[in-house]
Amino acid sequence: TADKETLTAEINRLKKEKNAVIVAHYYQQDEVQEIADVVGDSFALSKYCANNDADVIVFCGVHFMAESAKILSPEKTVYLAEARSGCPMADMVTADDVKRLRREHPEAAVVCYVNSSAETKAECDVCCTSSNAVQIVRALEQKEVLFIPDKNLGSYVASQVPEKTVIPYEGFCYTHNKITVEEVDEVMALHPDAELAVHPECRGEILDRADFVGSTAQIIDHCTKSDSRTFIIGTEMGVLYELKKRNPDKKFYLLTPRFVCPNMKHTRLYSVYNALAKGQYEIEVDEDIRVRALGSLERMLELGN
Ligand code: CIZ
Ligand code: SF4
Repeated sequence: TADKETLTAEINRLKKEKNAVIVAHYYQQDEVQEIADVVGDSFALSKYCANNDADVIVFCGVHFMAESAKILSPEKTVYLAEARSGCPMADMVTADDVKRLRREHPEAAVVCYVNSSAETKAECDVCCTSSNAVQIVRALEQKEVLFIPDKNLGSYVASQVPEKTVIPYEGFCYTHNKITVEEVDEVMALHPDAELAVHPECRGEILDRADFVGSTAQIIDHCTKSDSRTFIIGTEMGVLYELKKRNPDKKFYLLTPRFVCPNMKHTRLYSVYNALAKGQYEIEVDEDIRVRALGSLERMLELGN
């Protein structure tokens, strides 16, 4: 529509004027992924932000992701395109929870999924993503590992690293956690030749049925390289945009139409325009917290990739 064209033109004009880049998570709306300079998972986006010379970042994703970008790029102005976009899972654990856990398990390492606030990251030993969680936990010297906040990713890591005592916290993602085995069996019966690729934020009984378990980037990479023609995708629907773009000849079915993260869907094209035009919503991280949270992210890079 003309509206979309006008908005797109205005966004591109403001982007140049302010030397800004627009980064979008794989779970964003198609119209946002379309306008973005880069689309990726949260950590790839943070690294992209740190490694270019833009002055302004417009982050289309949820709060903790924009915060990670700010942690890695303190000299840049970082806007989260929609202020309402939080991640409920990240809010399920606080810095005080981590301090309490440490008192209860003084010998344990605390590993924190990137889906967490800067304050929480600051209290942990090391961060991980869903791509490298197994690798990070395996590389730790401690035998006991507290994994926060996601119980499903934590349990998956525990199953992959049996030589360690991994204690998952009780957080979860509403979107990934609610998928049932019945839904999986129904869709698999409809597409018996399809490969099932799921995200480790799903429950263990779902992962048990999968042909492939991995992060968004790993699912996209796997389906792109695989010889299979048909896939059932077990993560948020936004990844279908990149999957179809890279694989126009393959067929992708969403495991369930309920795979929608409402927090991710607040951001629209006009949000991106408003972010640039009005300078909203700026992300700030207290310098002491930033430096300690950065330590947890840097430790992740030392131990994994
Ligand atoms: O870290 C991310 O981007 C998230 C939330 C998921 C993933 O698997 O990449
Ligand atoms: Fe958070 Fe789940 Fe949405 Fe990811 S999909 S941002 S974990 S609520």
